[in-house]
Amino acid sequence: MELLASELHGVEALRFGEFVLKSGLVSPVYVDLRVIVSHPTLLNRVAHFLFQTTKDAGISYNCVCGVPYTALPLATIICSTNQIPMLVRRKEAKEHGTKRIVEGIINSGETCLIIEDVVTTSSSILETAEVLRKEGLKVTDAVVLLDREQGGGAMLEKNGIRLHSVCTLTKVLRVLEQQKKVASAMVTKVEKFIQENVCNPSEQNGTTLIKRTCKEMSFGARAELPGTHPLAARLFRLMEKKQSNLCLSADVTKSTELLQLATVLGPSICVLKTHIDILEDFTLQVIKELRDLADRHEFLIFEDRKFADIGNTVKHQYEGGVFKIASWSDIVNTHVVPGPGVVKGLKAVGQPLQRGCLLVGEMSSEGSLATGEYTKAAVKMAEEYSDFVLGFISGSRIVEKPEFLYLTPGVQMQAGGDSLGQKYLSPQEVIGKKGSDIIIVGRGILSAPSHLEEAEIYRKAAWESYLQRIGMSTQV
Ligand code: S5P
Repeated sequence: MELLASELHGVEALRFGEFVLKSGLVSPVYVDLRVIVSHPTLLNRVAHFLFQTTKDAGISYNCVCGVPYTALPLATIICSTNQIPMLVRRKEAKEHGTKRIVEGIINSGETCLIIEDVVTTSSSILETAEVLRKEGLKVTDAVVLLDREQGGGAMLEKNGIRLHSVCTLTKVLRVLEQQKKVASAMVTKVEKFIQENVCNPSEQNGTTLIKRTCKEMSFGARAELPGTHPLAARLFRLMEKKQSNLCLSADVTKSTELLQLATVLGPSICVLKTHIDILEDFTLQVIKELRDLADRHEFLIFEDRKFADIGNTVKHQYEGGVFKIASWSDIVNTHVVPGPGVVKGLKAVGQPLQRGCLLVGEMSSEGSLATGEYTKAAVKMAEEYSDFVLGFISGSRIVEKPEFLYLTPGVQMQAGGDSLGQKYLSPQEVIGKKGSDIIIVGRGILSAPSHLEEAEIYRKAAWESYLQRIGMSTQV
């Protein structure tokens, strides 16, 4: 244990100082066990300790699966050395061929042991357990090298999984302190950080999720939650990458204007929203060019169709007609007034194409009827169809579910409105105070002399508000 702690410190798998974590928290300790693959002796030693822990705990199991990616080589060594069958979990199902998500022979009813390098909240282990359980396997135990003691064990227990760890962060700290590798003041600081950032498991609507007592989660961390829809996860990641939570509402009537906007503003936005039926010269060729721009500049296309009919009708409206929306739009939205049938109809068309849908939970217009019980019903519907629903069009974060996205229209730099009932709030108000994720801006940008300059003003304002919200702002 002494040797292991000092070796992990030696290869910088454990570092002390000031680090910004994926969740946005500033931590005095950084654990990155990915580096051990470059140190074969240490890699073997870690694998040996993991296996020894399973033996000491008397766990019985039939096969082993490592949480991708860091634990994959560890699982491989354990399985190869000890002649245990292994399973490999894919992060995403293959697009072609077998579409398998778990590789290897699955014997339904057998028990699979999960191997992981480090556990914080346990969301990665839970995600892997969920996949294995869906394949008919039992998951009762997980073995990790390092337990950060931030609530992962309790979370796993709630999900019927016992956590075994080779060492805990506190023990490693004590060893390094004794070895004079870490100062006592730093040890105290890290211990305080651990205590202050324990995540509590809580039950909501039958699904267990991590209710953070810690600060607000980052988009990157929300992408990794087990319940986040793959398309929402993609959007969260590209928002982090482009530092943009700006959706352009490209409400123009000529295709040249639409393509021009997509070309110039593409790098500044995460989503481009269309009202395709207001284009005077719509053709599928225009759409092809728009899709190419979306792929080149990495933004998603959102056709703001606001469906509102029975399931059978919306299926046709989404898939066919002149616009063939489902063939090109990543995201669509729907009113919930018809009841769940509307979502079922859209899902039948959109899900096989990996599309996603937003529910209109609230509207920005004066006198909107989408309030109170109606909004609550929209939330319930979203939870029920979370395999197709990405989140909401709403004025605020209408439910505390970090897996969902919250997009807010009615945004301009100055609060106010137009003569037809539109009401505007500022990016700071919407992102910082109302807890929404993405601002949708149309005329605020389109009526400015320089679209790009104005879009950048909105992008920066919304991004800065987000950084402040998660406690990562560098501005005072
Ligand atoms: O409640 C809503 C929902 C939407 S999607 N209020 C809205 O204004 N929208 C849309 O957002 C509206 O259809 C328009 O395309 C855009 C707002 O445009 P702006 O010019 O007022 O920013």
